[in-house]
Amino acid sequence: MSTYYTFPDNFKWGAAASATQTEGASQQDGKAKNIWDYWFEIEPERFHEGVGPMITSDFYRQFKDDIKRMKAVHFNSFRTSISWSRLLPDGINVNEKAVDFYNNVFDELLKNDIEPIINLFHFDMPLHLQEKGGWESLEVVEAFNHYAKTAFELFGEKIKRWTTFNEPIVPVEMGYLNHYHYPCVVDMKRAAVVAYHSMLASAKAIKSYRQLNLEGEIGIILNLTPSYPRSDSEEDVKAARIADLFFNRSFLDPSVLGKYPEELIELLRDYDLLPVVNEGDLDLMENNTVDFLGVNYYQPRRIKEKGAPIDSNNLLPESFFDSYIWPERRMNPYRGWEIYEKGIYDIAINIKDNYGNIPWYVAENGMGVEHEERFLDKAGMIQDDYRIEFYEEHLKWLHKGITEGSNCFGYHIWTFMDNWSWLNAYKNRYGLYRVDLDTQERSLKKSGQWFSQVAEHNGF
Ligand code: BGP
Repeated sequence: MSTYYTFPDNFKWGAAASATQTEGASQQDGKAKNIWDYWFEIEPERFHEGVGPMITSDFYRQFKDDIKRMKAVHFNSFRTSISWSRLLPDGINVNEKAVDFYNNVFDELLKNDIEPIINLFHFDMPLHLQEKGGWESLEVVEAFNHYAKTAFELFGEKIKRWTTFNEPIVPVEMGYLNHYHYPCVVDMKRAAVVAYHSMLASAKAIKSYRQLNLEGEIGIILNLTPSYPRSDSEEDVKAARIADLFFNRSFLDPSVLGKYPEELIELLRDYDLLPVVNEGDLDLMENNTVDFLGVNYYQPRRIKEKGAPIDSNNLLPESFFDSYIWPERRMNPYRGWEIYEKGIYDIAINIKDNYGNIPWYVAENGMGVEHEERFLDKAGMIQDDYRIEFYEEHLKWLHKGITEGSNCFGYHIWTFMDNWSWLNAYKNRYGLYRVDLDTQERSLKKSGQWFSQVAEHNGF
């Protein structure tokens, strides 16, 4: 007997994207450079096949047709971001062409009954603000607040769901811990400042939003990576808890509960990693928690105790725990990330039990595939049955979490059409639509047909 999985009424079905990854037009109509535009200029060889953020999926010009394509696969919602450096090229004054563009995109979505969920920061620090120290600088925190307020004032009548950040851990981890993203710093003390200031910036933006008395909600999007210990031993469990504190709870607790976990504060204090906390900061965070949460889920962390003593002179998160290869783990054979569907259920239950059952939605979940053209059939359609299975299995676990009372209101995949990614460019394809980079033509994949059915029938 087969089971039918039905989701709650008004469930949000759709996808996520971001400005830098889809818009292109990176130096057009008054947009200033962000760190990605700049970095590509100075070190193009770092980017997969030398493909940079100039054109990406050309959403800047093709958004009307793309929104029709969203409608064709029954999206009722879509999340993207505003480009900070497009809206406020000098950080202060509004670029009218950007205002027109975003108004046109939002109007088009609304006309098609697709709710826009709009995010403010998705890794795209304006270059001139990075030169002032990026998230290490309190001046940049203020500049973000100005940007947020400007966006709320301009678009607040149309947009009913905002988010302040997407995955604030990523600039911390990639930019300040492991030399992967610009500015390629490796320094745990500075990373802690970046993490703290992004939470401060988020709380300030939330406060500004509420002061405007607009009708709508504001949240944050976090990539949660459940941390599973290798064994029940005290040491492994502690190591997994520390990983959870660093990578999840550093953002989840202040955003939802309005305060940092004591254990995290103690740990940072013990290793002289505590950032400067100014008067009023903690009250600000306590009084400006989110209305809802977006959760990006790709893969968990497997953790074991640290095999060696902690070297206090050279601290990194890995100084406190080791990664562990779970013998039973299944890997995405086409990209190399672990696939562990139950993680989404564990997240659902954690939010229900420990975070006041706050309304939340899956803000990204997806399967990247290298060389996806190998799955093209004779008619030119990508036969991505692997992706359908990936979504179905995650949705089954999500459904179980909802049935057990978790307050989840939607499921957004990553992503709508193949898009450009940070350094990886078009290496890993994720879309429901394939994008041919030579022609910019879009074509529906088999998973697109599948998603359309699921969204139309609110289940499968
Ligand atoms: C998330 C980001 C997205 C997107 C996705 C896929 O962390 O929010 O911006 O890039 O990951 O990652 P990748 O493109 O590296 O495979």
